[in-house]
Amino acid sequence: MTNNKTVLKWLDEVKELLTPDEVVWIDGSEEQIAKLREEAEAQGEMIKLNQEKLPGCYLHRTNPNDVARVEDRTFICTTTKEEAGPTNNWCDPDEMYKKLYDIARGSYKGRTMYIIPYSMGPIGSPLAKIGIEVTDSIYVVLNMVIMTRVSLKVLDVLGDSNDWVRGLHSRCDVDPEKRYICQFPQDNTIISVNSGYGGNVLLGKKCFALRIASYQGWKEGWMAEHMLILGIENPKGEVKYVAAAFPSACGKTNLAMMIPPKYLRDKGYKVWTVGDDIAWMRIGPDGRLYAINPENGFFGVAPGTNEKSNYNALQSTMKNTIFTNVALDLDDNTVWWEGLNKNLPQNALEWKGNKWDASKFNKADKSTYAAHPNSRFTAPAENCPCISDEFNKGSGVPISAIIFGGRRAKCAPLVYQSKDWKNGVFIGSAMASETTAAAAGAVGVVRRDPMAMLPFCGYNMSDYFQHWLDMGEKLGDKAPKIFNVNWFRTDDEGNFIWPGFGDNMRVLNWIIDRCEGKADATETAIGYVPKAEDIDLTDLDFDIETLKSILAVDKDVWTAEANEIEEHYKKFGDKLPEELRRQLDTLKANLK
Ligand code: OXD
Ligand code: MN
Repeated sequence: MTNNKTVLKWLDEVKELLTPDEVVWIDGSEEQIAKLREEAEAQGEMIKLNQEKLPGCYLHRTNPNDVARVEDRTFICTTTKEEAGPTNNWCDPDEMYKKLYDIARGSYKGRTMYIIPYSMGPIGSPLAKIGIEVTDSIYVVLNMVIMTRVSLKVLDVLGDSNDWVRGLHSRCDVDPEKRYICQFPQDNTIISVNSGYGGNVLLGKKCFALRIASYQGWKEGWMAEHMLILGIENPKGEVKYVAAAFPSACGKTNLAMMIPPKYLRDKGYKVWTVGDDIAWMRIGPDGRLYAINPENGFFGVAPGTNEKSNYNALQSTMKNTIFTNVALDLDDNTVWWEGLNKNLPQNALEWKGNKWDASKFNKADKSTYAAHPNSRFTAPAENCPCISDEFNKGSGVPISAIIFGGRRAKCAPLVYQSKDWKNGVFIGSAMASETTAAAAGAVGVVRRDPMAMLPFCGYNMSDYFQHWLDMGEKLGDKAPKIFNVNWFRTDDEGNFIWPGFGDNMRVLNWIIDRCEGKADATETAIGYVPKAEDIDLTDLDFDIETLKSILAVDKDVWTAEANEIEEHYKKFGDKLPEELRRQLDTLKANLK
């Protein structure tokens, strides 16, 4: 398959360690995929769904002890603890390799070792990178084929180079006590054991495209971010691109695939999806920041996805999609999840495969749900009706604006612009969201998640912040403008004030206007806030006074916020860039 000595040597080593009965190279061909699907079905790994309604679609159930990413068992194994920083679990690499090899030794006995050569990003793109994952799971193979570009061609592109990421996955016994998701950024290596759940085992995604790639980006002068990428086309046919980072449960996939309100559609506005989760960004030949989506599919949360909340995501799941941990409607052999529609299936199996009793369904009690709250669809990006023409082009799209955001009931205004790049880095570093009933634990607790990268930064977050500041220096006046949005301000009864969803397009248009110097703004203590009349409310039942209320910056609330940011910064100790402390001091002074 390849003469690359580094690849051959590593494969020999893992083969000797794992002792598979058989070794199969994955070439990504239709023929091979069809065979593997059949095999998975025969083994009970996947259930073939109604092929008339959902052609090429399958259902998979994970072990009930294995349904989500496991942050407490995720490690960054750098030579020193300081390199991993205070926000990552760390272990000495030698110690961790030994522990993992002991767990994985002989674990492919009686199983097949699948070797998956894949590209993150269009094959051959200067912004793309190559990985090889070995796995003993057909489910992983079939998901990787959707989520990445799997092909033997990547081996040609790789040639003799050692610039590729090693990924070893072994399901072992799916023992949660021996489950580890480990990144060795200095060795370009990932090892994942005792899990079969997507985020832990599709090693191209969080492990490579964020944890390892963020480290590579730091060393090589580019950025790997937990961001969606969206193109906004105006009636003249000009498309501007934005990248946006939100913590989970803030509607990232919905924004990535949003449909503008009818009034704007009629005028000729369109939205194009480039990515829904990860952006790799590099400075291009013209000095601007260019982004690719390194993935090839969407690994989206199913519950809550419906015709109205995200039509384009739902359409994306209509063929060649793998559903994980959703309910199976036995009447027509299709899938169902909470929020898909109001017709609770009367003859269904819940996500664990037991008969589901719709009459016991209670919204407040997740144990009565048919689908697991973190059930997923793995859907090919090419299925998405609004996928961008640029998606498969390797040159990337020029980013005009970077948008941060979170769920804040009272604090952040609907939208504001940072004073400059450094101030934008400060805003990103303090990013926060209030917990919802969707997450475990108390509701309304503020969680800080800098740039939405807390679980995904493969090195010390203080170095990460400094890298952001350095990128700003390099970009100079070509740097994207940085904004913050908050769709989630509530009234005194806790109801959302802003309609959100497609109407967020009205805010995006202001953002683009600002980037082009076409819209005015009011300078406040926290940044530039729109003049209410500059947000287009045409055809929307929303009055300008209410808009003003959600654009307001309350000094008391923000003084408390500044104090909380100071607390948050204590986590990072002395390594936190001085510039960020200066930004905090300036904010405090502005609020006086
Ligand atoms: C995801 C996540 O699955 O961020 O994308 O958790
Ligand atoms: Mn994500």
